[in-house]
Amino acid sequence: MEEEGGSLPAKKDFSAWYNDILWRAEVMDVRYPVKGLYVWYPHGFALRRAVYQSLRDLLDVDHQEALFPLLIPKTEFMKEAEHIKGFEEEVYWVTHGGLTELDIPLALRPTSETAIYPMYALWVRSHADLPMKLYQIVNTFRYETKHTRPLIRLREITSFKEAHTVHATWEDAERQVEAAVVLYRAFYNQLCVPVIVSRRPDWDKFPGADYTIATDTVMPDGRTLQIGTVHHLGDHFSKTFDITYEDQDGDQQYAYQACYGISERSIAAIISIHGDDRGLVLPPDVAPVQVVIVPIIIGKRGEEVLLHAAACEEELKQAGFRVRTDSRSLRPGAKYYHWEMRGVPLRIEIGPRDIDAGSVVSVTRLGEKNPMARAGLAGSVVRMLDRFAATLRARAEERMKESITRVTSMDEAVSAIASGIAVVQWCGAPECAEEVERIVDASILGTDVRSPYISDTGGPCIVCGKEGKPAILGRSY
Ligand code: A5A
Ligand code: ZN
Repeated sequence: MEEEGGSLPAKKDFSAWYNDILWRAEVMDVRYPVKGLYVWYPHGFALRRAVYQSLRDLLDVDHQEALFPLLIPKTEFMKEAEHIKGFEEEVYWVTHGGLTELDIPLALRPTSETAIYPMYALWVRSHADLPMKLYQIVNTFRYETKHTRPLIRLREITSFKEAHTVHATWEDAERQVEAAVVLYRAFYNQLCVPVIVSRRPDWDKFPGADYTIATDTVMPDGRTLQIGTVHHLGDHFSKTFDITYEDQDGDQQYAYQACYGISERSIAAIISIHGDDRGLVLPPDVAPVQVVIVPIIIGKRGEEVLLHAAACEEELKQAGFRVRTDSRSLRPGAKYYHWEMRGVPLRIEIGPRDIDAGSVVSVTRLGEKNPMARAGLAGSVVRMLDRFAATLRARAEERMKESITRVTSMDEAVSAIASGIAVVQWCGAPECAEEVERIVDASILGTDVRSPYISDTGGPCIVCGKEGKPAILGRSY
C-alpha cells in the first residue's frame, strides 16, 4: 500500500484533511516557493480540465470565448474611482522592462474590466452589436493579505473565468445577471455542490458595481465559501471607458454592463464537500477517470482475465466513458486504495469467477457493491453513475440544509454559526449589521436570500427591533 507518509487524517479534522488530501490525491503541490502560488499535478489538472469544460459548455450556448492581455496600463487601471479603491492594495505592478523603468507602469490584472472595456469602447458601435457576451479563462493576480490557501485564496488565481456583457438598458443587464445566476446554478448542479444565492450588502459589493449577487456553499467545518459572483455594473464603467452605442433613433447612449466570475474555488468545493476519510469522491460528470477496471489475476487464467478487461474497457470507451484499466502488478487492495484516493466514482472488478458467471463486480466510490451482468455493461454503468451523482447531490443538499439555522437571539446565532449559517432578521441599517457582526463574530453575507430552506416569515431586526428581512450570517473563508 502507498503508506509511506502515514495516512490521510480523518475529515472531521477538516483543515488537516484538506491540506493532506491535496498532495495524496495528487491535486496540488503546495511546495512552490512563492506564497499563494501552487502547482497543479496532472491528476488535479485533469479534474480542472473537466470542470472547466463543463463551464465552457454552459457558457458557449450564448457567450463567446476571447482572450485579453495580462498587463494593464496604469492609466487605464486608474480610471474608475471605486474600482481603484477596491483593488489598489491587491495589485502587483510591473515597473521595469529589463533595466529600463517603464514610462507607464503595468498592472498584472487582478480582474480584467480595465483591460477589456477600452476595447469594448471600440467594438460596441450600434444597438445591433448588443448584447455582447464574452468570457475568458485566465490567470489573475491578487496580492491577498488574508491567509492564503490552495484553491481557496490564491495570489495567482490560475483558473479565473470572467464573463463581461454589454447591454442597451439597465433592465437588460439585470436580466443578464439573473441568467448568469441560472447558469451558475446549472454548473454547480453538475458538480453536485449545493449553493445558496444572496445579494451582498452594499459595503461588500464588487468595486464599481451597482450590486452583487453571490453564490456561497458551506464547507465541512461550517465556514462558508463564496464560489461565484455576478455583478450588475450599471453604467459606471461605460461612462468611464466611453462605451456608447447608437440607438434606433440615431442618438448615442451609454451602455449598461454585467460581469460574473468563477475560480478554482469551484474545485475546492468539490473536494471539500464530497471527499471522505479515504480520499476524493468525484462527481461523474467531471471525474478525470469515471470507471477504473481492476483485473483480478489469480491462478492460471491471467491472460483470459486481461482479455476480458480489455474488452470491457473498449466497450465503455466506445460508449463515451473516461475509463482506465489498472493492470499493474500490485495487489488488488493497493489498487483500490489508489483509485479511491483519487475519487474514481466506479470500480469494476473482473476475475475468473466473474467471467464464468457472465458478470463483473461493480463497486461505487460510496461503497455500494453489486454484481453487474457483462451483457449491456455500458447501459448499466450509465444508470449506476446517474444514481451515484443523485446520491452525492442529495447527501450534500441534506448537509447544507442541516447547516442553516433560523435564529431570533444572539446566543442562538453564536451557536448556529459554529457549525454553519445563521438566518437572522435584519432591518438593513449598517449600524445594526456592525452590532450583530461584532457580537457573534461573523459577517452578514447577504439578503434577498434564495434558498428553499429560507423563507421570509417577517419579524423584527435582531438588533433594533424594527421590521427586518432575512439575512444570512456566517464565517467565510
Ligand atoms: N470581475 C468580476 C467577475 C470579479 O472579479 N469578481 S470577484 O472579485 O468577486 O471574483 C470572482 C470570484 O473569484 C469570487 O466570487 C471568488 O469565488 C473567486 N475569487 C476571488 N478572489 C479569489 C482568490 N484570491 N483566490 C481564489 N478565488 C478567488
Ligand atoms: Zn436594525
